[in-house]
Amino acid sequence: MYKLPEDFIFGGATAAYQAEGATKEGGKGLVAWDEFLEKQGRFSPDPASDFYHQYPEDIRLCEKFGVNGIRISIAWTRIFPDGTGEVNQEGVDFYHNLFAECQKRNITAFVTLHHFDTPKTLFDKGDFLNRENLDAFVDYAEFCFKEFHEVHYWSTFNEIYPVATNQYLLGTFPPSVKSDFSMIIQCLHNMMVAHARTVNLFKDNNYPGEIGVVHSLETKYPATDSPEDQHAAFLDDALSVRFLLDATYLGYYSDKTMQALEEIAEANGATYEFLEEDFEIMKKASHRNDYLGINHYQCHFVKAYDGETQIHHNGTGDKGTSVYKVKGIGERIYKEGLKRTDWDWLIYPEGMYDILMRIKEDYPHYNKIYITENGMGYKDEFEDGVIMDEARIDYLKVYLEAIGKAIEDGVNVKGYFLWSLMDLFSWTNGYNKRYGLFYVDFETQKRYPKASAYWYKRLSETKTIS
Ligand code: BGP
Repeated sequence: MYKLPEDFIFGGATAAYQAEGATKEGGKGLVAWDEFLEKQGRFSPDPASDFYHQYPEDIRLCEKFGVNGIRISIAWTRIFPDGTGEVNQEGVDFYHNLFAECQKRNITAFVTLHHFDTPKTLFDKGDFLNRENLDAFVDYAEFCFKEFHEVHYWSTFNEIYPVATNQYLLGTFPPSVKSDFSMIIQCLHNMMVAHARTVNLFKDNNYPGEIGVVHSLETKYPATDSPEDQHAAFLDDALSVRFLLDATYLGYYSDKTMQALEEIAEANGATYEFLEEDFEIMKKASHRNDYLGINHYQCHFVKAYDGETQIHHNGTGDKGTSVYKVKGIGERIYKEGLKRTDWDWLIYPEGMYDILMRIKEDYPHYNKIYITENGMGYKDEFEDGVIMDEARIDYLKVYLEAIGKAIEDGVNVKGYFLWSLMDLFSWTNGYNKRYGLFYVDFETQKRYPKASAYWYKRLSETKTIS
């Protein structure tokens, strides 16, 4: 039985575009998703969980259920509707009001500056592939640091690897490009430069509070002990995990990372440009991160693969439909005997323990870690206002145990943000993949605590995982 530290944060996570709704209210500018989803016609980001209007109720529920931290993101286009230039005061006021509500109820806000929602004006000019947009991001960050004194914890980006691969490998995010490794590598690097520039700005100006970045870190294991499978897992890991951790904590890419990168680039005919000055910036920032945010849901078993890229994204919850074979990297397989969700996400908490231990060993100056997302997407059954989500509780228990074990083994984990606080809109899955502690009836916007919310409340009170 594991006991978590007294000062541990038991948080709930959200993101602006997935929770707020009100995409056309309050002077908000457009993001690429607006047009993309409308064209796709599968589901709408409005009203989502209507957090834009319901936030006082959600923050009240946090207090009532022992959720003492909330992860939110600021929608860049509520502040700068065109990405740069004129400020939209209504958007600024909205976030001041939201933070005031958090303060009133003693809920610590962890604020992400960018969670998949680049302003459309900048997105159309190449998003983070265009270096001018890095300037725009840093300016937006600076505005937020100067304006929102209520915020103590800042994260620059949410999940740089999924941004790059969902936009330019799978094509599930706008602009829906498939298998362009030049774009993938350049996007990863440029976003890490933007992160480093923002950290340097924050520290050079002594803004109060702490700053970090949120990475999606999914552990990769070889499917078998064969050297070919081991190499495939090494390549998959190098691009999705090691590249970002090197950039964050070393400020350069280690020889091992570069070796893998070159192999992947060559197989896919990719070119990229890393400037000397980028590394100066990244090096300066590499010892200035106050914390690392880790999003971790699943892990991958990888086997060697020789063919062309073939991907099918399971965005419907039809178990067994996902296919992931990438040229020059490998194939992710379903490992016999392991449980997985309806969306084919493998439940393997050892992956959480292993990534935490690895960070402690490979990047010993990581300072501290927050698990900024972990949770289970599930087709919840709603019966007369009661939601018995035992499968989710089982999932949370084993993952929190893995965190407890890592803490016992010396990893400095200071908090956990369950994805998600309330049910919300999922980018590529819509509304039937629910994650929340609170069930949302999207018609009425009424919230209903699930069994997991009562379980989480007890956990937050006792700090004991049982
Ligand atoms: C992370 C994102 C979140 C959220 C979560 C669950 O990658 O940061 O925004 O969506 O994954 O993913 P999904 O909604 O695809 O199930």
